[in-house]
Amino acid sequence: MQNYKELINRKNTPLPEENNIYTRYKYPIITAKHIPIHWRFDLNAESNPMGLERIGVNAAFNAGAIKWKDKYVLAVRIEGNDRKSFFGFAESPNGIDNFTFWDTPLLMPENEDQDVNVYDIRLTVHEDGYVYGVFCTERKDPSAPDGDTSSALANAGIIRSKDLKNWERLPNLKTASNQQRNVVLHSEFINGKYAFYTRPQDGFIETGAGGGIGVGFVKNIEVPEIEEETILNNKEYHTVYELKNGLGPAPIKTEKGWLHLAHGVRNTASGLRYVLYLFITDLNNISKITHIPGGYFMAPNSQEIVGDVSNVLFCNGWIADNDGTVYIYYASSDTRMHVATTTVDVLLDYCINTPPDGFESNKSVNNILQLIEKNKEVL
Ligand code: M1P
Repeated sequence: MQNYKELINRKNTPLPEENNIYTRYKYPIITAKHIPIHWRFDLNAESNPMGLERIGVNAAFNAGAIKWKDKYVLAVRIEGNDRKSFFGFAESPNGIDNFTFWDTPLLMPENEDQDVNVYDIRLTVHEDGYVYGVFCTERKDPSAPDGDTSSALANAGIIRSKDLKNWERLPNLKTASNQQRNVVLHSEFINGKYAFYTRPQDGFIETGAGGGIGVGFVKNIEVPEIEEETILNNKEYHTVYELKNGLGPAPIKTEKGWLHLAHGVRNTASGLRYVLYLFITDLNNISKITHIPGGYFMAPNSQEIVGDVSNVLFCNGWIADNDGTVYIYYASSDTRMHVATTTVDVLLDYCINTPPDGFESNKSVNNILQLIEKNKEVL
């Protein structure tokens, strides 16, 4: 318990990057070891005389985020040793350390489509007055042939609350696609409708002919059905989102457009590589990208690259404070949570002034040549 207290109270310190775009921090903010001791150990010396851990936790990652009553609150994906994921809320007074879990994990209210596994929740404060949690709900594919014990169906589950404690479950989102992950609710009504960002795909792992970040509209959130999805950011050859992509948290509204953070995936000889990238959509047309810098915004560094699923950065939560500070809550390698801080102004400048992907080596070289030329004015 002493060790646990020291871990929770450990101060985090900034590690500025040479790119001046964001600041990483020395320690992960939440790990499996941050899960409360009384969730894992039977503390009664009579029933557990040897002090053994009874319920092991494997990882704590992919957290949704919200500023709530002046606290930085994360809805963390906690994965038990039994592989089942669930959500636990943890709060911090300053957003960078001292994250402490609330008393109990969330017992997910269920509907008729029973969940086997739930993960990767995105929290959205909607202008209708509710906080929504949109998460992935997964179950075994009923059409999988005998002997196939892996094929699964993934869809978007929806819960809502006004106090983050009492959650109401709504029906799962219906779309034309068989599989959905990385579904996110937009914070404002668009023409009187709820807007969802989606990621339609053909199979559980492979996006197939599907894929790309889509957008679709729902008339009645209590009967959530999207009739038509438009892809606003497709996967594309020889980019960081060549194989697939997915939106991270709900976008931040800025005076220059909606600021988005997403993950892009490509295949390598050592497996899939997940990196984070940014883009801006038009304030008056959320389906239209106005700026998309080439390449990644963040990729796993030497500490982050190894974990349960190596070479992965994933982010489904960020918080923009009133003073313009942005807290990016990202997970590394499906294992642990980190924070990086920056500002809305820096992110907008990054998106607007980083050259877009030219899709050819020579176009990349031309960007460098133009910069060298421009720098002659000051060098
Ligand atoms: O293992 C990396 C990530 O894989 C999935 O993301 P996506 O659907 O974009 O491929 C999710 O299972 C995610 O939780 C995980 O971090």
